Amino acid sequence: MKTCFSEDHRLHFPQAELAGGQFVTPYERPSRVEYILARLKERGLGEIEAPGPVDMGPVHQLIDHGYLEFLETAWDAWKAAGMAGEIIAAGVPARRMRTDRIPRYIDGRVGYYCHASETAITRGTWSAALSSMASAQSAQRAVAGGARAAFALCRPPGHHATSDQYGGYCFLNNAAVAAEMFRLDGAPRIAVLDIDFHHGNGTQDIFYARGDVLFASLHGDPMEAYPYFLGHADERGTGEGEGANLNYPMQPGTPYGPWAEALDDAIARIRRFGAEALVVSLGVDAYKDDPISFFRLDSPDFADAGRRIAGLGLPTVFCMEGGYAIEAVGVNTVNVLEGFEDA
Ligand code: FKS
Ligand code: ZN
Repeated sequence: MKTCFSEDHRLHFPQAELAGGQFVTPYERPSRVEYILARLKERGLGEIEAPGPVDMGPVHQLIDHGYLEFLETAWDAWKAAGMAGEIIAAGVPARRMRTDRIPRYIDGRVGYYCHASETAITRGTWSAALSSMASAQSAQRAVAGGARAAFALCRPPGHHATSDQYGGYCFLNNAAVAAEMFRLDGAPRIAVLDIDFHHGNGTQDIFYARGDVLFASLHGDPMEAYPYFLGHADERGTGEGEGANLNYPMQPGTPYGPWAEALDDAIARIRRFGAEALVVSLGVDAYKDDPISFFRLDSPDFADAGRRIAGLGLPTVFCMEGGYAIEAVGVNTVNVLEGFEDA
């Protein structure tokens, strides 16, 4: 299958991530992509193509305009205010504070549009986020145009980004926009399957009240894992979207057996829903040696997961999300794609 990938991801490389009360080199770093590219080439998976320019039309359908403007201008405003370092959110609107007034001062605006302070914004973050979105869009177009599947090698990732907040290394929700593009093309029902270790809170939030996009996520129980404040099993959607949101939170130490059972259940639900296309939020941080996650999947398990997903027989766009065991991230990612193709 074809891979859509932009070198512009490199424009986003913060020096700092707030982790355990210290600033560390971000886990979500440019070299992750090098391992994935190397493995794609080694296995000869298919063409690797640079995407065309981003199409802001479908992005504006889903994402708040004030938020997009904030992302575009935040760095200049931060520098103009005399801030010395990268953009890190300090205060955010917590319980019983107001969210109906958006602060004018950049430090306040940053807090307003952020939900997790580990994630820094730098000079090139907006351009990189757009290039990541462009890859997702170009993969969607390939599949809408008749390809069985395409891989968007997105970086930065997207599934934690909501319609108006960034966090968890994510700025623009690539998978959500790809799903929306299938809808705009006229498909009545779409599914988003999120197999990243972390709950896709952004994607869930964007589609929570919609009955036309089924969201299913396998992830670390939010009682124990980021994003902590969303991702419980009783979140089933609301209004028209009632029943179209499926969460499979799992405990620390979960091995492939129960994880694959959850995957099969999600797949069965997607089939029953009658989805006409599938977007997979493809994170490989469920891997046993991932430094920030706690499942126990091994490399061959990812190929098996890819085979099971292929069983749906749906046109499929894979959007890269997380995976931080840097040496294994290429093998694990490509295993999912090869498992899918071999099925
Ligand atoms: C380490 C704790 C890190 C944030 C975790 C973010 C996970 C991001 C991801 C994505 F796919 F978006 F990249 N907490 N000290 O893997 O879900
Ligand atoms: Zn993750």
